[in-house]
Amino acid sequence: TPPISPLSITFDGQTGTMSPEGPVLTRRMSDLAGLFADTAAWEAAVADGDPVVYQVASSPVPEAEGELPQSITTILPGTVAGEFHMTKGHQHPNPQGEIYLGLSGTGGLLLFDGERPQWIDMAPGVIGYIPPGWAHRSVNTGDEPYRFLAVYPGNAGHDYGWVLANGMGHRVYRGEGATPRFEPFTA
Ligand code: PAN
Ligand code: ZN
Repeated sequence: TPPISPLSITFDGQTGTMSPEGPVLTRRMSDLAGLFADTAAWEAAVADGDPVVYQVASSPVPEAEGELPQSITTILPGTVAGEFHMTKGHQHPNPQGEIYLGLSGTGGLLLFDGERPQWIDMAPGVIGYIPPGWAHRSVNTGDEPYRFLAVYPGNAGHDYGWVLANGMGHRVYRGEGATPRFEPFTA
């Protein structure tokens, strides 16, 4: 991939769109097989319209060595038998850090290094830092869309199998009031 020219990207934190825009990825309930604890409830949601769980809008910056691609993830609100809507989660096979910036709604960043789960509350204006070697998943803990900007090294890669094999340390459920409830989980 040839290096990209300097560019200005306009984004809307209330809608999750970027201009100019690169690829937009849509993950439906059926794309999250094996991730929610209640398999029967997940199957029922797939059968009942297979709703969109999240979308990722990318800028035109390519995923190539030396580049710093960006994307905005929008996770729609909801649960599967009380377990909050979430991203698949992944590990960077090329261990490199990443930053998330909260744009709208409320959510959290679940991190797991294979031994210790960590949680960062995310809201507009909060930067969550993901150190190299920490798998990461985002969770919408509110009742409106949760959006964040991600900036990551272009050669970091995305390993989804790691999360299926190792879990994320915790599951995150709707709790009392605004506080999520965490349950220990290992794959
Ligand atoms: C993010 C994630 C995005 C979607 O841009 O890729 O939020 O989550 P999954 O990739 O786990 O489906 C990021 O962490 N990029 O490295
Ligand atoms: Zn990442």
